[in-house]
Amino acid sequence: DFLHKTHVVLFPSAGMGHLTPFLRLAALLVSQNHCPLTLTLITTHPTVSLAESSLITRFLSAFPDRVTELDFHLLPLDPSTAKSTDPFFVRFEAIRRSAYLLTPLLSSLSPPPSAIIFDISLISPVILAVESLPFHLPAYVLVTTSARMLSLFASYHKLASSLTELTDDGVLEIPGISPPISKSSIPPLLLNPNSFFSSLFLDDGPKLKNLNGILINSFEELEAEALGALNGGKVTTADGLPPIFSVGPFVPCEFEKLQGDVGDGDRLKRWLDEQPDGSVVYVSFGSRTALSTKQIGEVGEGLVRSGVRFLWVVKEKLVDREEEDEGNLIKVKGTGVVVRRWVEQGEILGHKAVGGFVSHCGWNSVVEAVWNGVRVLAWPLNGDQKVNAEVVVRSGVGIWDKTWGWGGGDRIVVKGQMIADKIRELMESEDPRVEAERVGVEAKRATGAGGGREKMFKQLIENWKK
Ligand code: BUP
Repeated sequence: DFLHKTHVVLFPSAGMGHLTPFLRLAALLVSQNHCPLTLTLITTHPTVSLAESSLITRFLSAFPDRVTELDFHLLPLDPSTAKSTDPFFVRFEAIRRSAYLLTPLLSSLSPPPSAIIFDISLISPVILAVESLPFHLPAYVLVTTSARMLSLFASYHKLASSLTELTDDGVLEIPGISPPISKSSIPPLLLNPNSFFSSLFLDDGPKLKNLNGILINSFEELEAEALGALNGGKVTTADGLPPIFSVGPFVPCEFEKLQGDVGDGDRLKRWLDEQPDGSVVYVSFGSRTALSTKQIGEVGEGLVRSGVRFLWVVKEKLVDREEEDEGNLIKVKGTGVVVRRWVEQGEILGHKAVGGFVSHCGWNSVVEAVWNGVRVLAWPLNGDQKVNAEVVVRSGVGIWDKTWGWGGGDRIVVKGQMIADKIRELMESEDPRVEAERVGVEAKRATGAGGGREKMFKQLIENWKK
């Protein structure tokens, strides 16, 4: 009987934006009641950021009997030979180069695994490792971005050559994806044919069809068209895609709660408790995007000028935050609060005082905003974020001024006064407020009894049962 237990292996990649959705999926899988599951979580230590190792520790101690950690030792990668300088992308590359070492590890697992779910950034090498096993192991990826971005991932190898011919204001036609993706929204690294990301997309897009399925942190009512086009065979008509399982929205779980060391989390909550309903704008650019010092100055000016109450998470370093005096971590400034530490974003977005979110549109943040019915001012700075911002606008839950360019460098991209005007516009906007609330209700339906997620889990677990 032990040998027939359903055992799923999870293999996330680097960065909180990738790790968090994997651990949320893991928590959902162990708590579903279609069938008892055990999980193996593959980790690579040391993690790139402290935030990741702290989250892994909290997760493992929440499920001691159901989850086993498998520490995957990577081959050393000389950063000077890496194709990127971003520490998270260097780690992606190191995992990819070491992935063939997974074969012996996976074959020695007991009970034998029933399925592996791994990060979308690891497709070719992990498929190769799985295909080298002496037994059949169904392989799935978890997509940590939007279905819209997945459609670009799936089509890139076919469209890359036509991309260069597009004018700057051109659009990329992908069957079933409407409106089409603007060239200006395409991640800049995908427009550079020599980048790590271009080669990753070129290599891995055609391999999607070799998977048994694709799990995605999205849901029907947020991305009906893109999910329909992906599942209906419109995207990449020629070689098809495996079934797409929209198992989102993933939202913060109990294990993520920060304990002990952060009495000051309560300070934020007490401050929020004192603010009128819907009056506060929450500002955060995610765990891996640092604004330049000059741009941070403009954001501060914009927030003060807007006159809107604000809770602003400031980040000046790419990985984690600088060591600060305890006293400096939370500061009240005028009508707002400035925070220089990890916050429980889910709690904040769920607080009744919060009525708007200035977000870089990392996909987890978009999903968390929608779940909480909070409207979004999209300020995409990098990577997939403009494609996700297009989803924000298309679904009606937020606004976006496309003239604000990509972030980066030491430049001031947007002046304080413009930021102030947009924040006021967001907090006064009625349609996005109503729409965000409506999609939030749909999100609850998708995850409730008889909702989309339950159906998806049932199908997946049927496939995994021996
Ligand atoms: Br910062 C911060 N607290 O202080 P995204 C982030 N988060 O809970 P990213 C906190 O980290 P990628 C903080 O709720 C979300 O779940 C936040 O993921 C949480 O953006 C996650 O939004 C951040 O996808 O990752 O970090 O830029 O680039 O991979 O999208």
